Amino acid sequence: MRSLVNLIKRYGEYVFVAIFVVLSTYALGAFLTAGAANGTILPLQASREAVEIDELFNVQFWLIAFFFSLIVVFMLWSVIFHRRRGEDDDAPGEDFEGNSTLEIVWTIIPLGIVLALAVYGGSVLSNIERRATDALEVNVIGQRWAWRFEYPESGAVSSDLVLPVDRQVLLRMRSDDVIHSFWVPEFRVKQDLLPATFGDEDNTRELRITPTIKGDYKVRCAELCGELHYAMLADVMVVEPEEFETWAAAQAAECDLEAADCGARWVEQYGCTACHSFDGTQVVGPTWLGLAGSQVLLDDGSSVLADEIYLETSIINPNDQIHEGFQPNVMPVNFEEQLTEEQIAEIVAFIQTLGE
Ligand code: HEC
Ligand SMILES: [Cu+2]
Repeated sequence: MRSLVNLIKRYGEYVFVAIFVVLSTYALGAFLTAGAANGTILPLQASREAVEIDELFNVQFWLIAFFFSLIVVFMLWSVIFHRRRGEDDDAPGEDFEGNSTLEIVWTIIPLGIVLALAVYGGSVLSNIERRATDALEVNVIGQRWAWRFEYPESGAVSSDLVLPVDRQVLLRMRSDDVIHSFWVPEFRVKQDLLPATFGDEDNTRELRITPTIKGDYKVRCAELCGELHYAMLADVMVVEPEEFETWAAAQAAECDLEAADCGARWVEQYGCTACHSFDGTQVVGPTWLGLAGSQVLLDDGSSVLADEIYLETSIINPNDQIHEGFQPNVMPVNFEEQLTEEQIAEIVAFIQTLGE
């Protein structure tokens, strides 16, 4: 009897500590994983890939909850119950030598955990890169500070990313200038866009996503890429397959509207609106309100009439004449390759409708 009481006295507090570690792990782990599932900690799970990735997160959440609890409970226990009391408060602590068993244990256990996580992570990666044979191909082009999406299947071009629900998309990405990064938090996966002209390698990068929940999301550039990086967004719409087909057909059709209306469409699709406004506000480039027909002051001190020729030249060779107060080498110089002559003429017609 005596010895049992002694035993409890001797080891009772360890049992206590163990119970606290378990309780705290459970509370924290449950809080984190529940938060991930109901969208308070992680964004909505809107793709097949997100489900796999979140399961991996959950395993890590439980591990984190356990080690956090282990450390914090032991620390509090030491601080509260085993602090030095009394007058020799400031006296140095007891010396002790290393403990080989302990060192071996705390090396082997984390090593095992890291290796297991590596294997599990590798299998999740290979799952989310699995190829579907009917994947919808979309070319993603990033350019300071706009996104362009080309659909080779239908010929559609858009500054919005419209996707059919429950079908895998294969995004083939490249940048026309600096490094950008494609990220839709609800889809979880992320991929850098590299300049296509960097060296002679093919720098196109691929990303596969299978959206599973209809709705509106946003692509956010996740690589600091200059002044308007924060505004480098694109709308993502996940819709029914039929709705997608109708949309793609409409985007691809030849423009049979009035020239200026077609121009308005190209201006959206090719991302001019990232830098030019129609309402007088100066963004990165000059506003188009009142531009056509006005006298434009150039940075060499001369001035020029903003007629058709000036507008057209400004689109094809932006660095030829620089509008006073604006920077050269900001506007992309490759619109001549991206746009047909007709499209350029239609854009000019559109800019003229905003003129004086
Ligand atoms: C990354 C920002 C950016 C984008 C995208 C951009 N531009 Fe510009 N643009 C500028 C800047 C900066 C200037 C002023 C410097 C200059 O004159 O080249 C400019 C000047 C112009 C001018 C001359 C305006 C004036 O007041 O002199 C025209 C016209 C023009 N851009 C048309 C376009 C069209 C059309 C597109 C889309 C097909 C486009 N820009 C896309 C930044 C941009
Ligand atoms: Cu960017």
